[in-house]
Amino acid sequence: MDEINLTLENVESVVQHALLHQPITDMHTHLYPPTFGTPVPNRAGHVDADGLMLWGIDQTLTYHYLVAEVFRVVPATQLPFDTFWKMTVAQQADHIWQTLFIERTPISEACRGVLTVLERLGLDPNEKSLDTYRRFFNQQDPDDYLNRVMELAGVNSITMTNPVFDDNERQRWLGGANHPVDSRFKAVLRIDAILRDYPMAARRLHEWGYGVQPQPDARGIAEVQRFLREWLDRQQAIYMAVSLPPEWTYPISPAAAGSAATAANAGQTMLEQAVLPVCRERKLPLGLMIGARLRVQAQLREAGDMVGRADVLAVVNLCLRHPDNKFLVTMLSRENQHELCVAARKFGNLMIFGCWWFLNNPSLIEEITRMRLELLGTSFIPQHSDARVLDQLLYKWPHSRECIGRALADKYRDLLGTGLRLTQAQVQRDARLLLVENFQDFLSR
Ligand code: RAT
Ligand code: ZN
Repeated sequence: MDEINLTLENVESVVQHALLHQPITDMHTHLYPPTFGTPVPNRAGHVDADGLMLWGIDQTLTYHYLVAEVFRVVPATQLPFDTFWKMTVAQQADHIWQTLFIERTPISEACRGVLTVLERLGLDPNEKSLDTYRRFFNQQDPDDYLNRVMELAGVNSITMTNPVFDDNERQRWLGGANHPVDSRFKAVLRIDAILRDYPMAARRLHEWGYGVQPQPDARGIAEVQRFLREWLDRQQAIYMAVSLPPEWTYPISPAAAGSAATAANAGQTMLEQAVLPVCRERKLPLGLMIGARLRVQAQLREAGDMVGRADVLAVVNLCLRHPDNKFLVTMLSRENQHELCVAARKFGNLMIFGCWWFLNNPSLIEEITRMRLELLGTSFIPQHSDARVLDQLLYKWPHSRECIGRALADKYRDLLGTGLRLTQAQVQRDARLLLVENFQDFLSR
């Protein structure tokens, strides 16, 4: 077949085509296979109230991004938080649909996302009530629907987040929810409590039969290592991950005092003596998601988290002091993006990824991707979906693909301006690097 050369006229369409036809490895989501249970009634009417696989219109509309938005329009003085949380998921979804989609123009990215999902599924987004959508979802079988969504979204591998201190999830792993292994999913051992709240983690570990004390000692360190190895094996996890607050520093600040300092000290000891050695031994990256200030408005629950500017030097120090470890890093604050990008130029063991959470908006994805292309070429992971509800793959990826495509097309245009010849095959190679191989290669490095 003749090679297609890039021209100023065809560049946009060649790029969008290449991105669309490159199956994606989604390297961070909160999605689960059907074997982890689903609260959405399937064709047989079966419901697992605490099931982890979220999908369908009610779950899509009650996404925490939309919960935050509905409370701006109908504030808690009118609809108290408690009243909202006592409503059924279907009632909450009706309230959100009525308030944000019928009575207002659904212009925010989270609202637009719901409409994109409906459109991708061939549903008319102009319905006044949710009945038609509910009928559609009630007819789906979760397993078939999962395949359909993955195909429509162009995603062929979903990376889970598997918080090991979450009792519901833990019990499912222990009960064999992942047997047989669902080849569409990969696990990630999420260990926040070990680094953020060691006394709590130690209490739980002690209950589960590990010889740990509230303060790290040699035995405790060995036991935490044993715990990590056991869970990595159980989950066949492809990396370990943690979300850290904006205040997180490495090494810990000498100015820290009181109980915060004790917790930070224990966290640092566990990081250096348990987590990083096990990562090294298994050749696994540690994923750091930095900048989330949790429960600033606790009554909003998951919707109540906030962003804060973090310390990029902490990442630099980590990469410098632990050259044999690999770090996958994303930061939540827009203000951190440039500095983090420059840091990535210094360290082969640092892979930056994604436009996380409050950054997952078209204007910011485009801005950040352009900057990363200019500073890092194609050596970064431009996006992950962070989907919590399966259906969200149907909007988060198409919306991101458009932004990444626009940024890339402009860069190719600039290159064409120098007289460089470029082909469709080169664009496809870049798409593969950005959407799959930078991540896979970093894992296997
Ligand atoms: O993006 C989100 O949905 C957040 O609530 C968090 O889960 C975040 O992505 C995380 O992984 O900590
Ligand atoms: Zn996440």
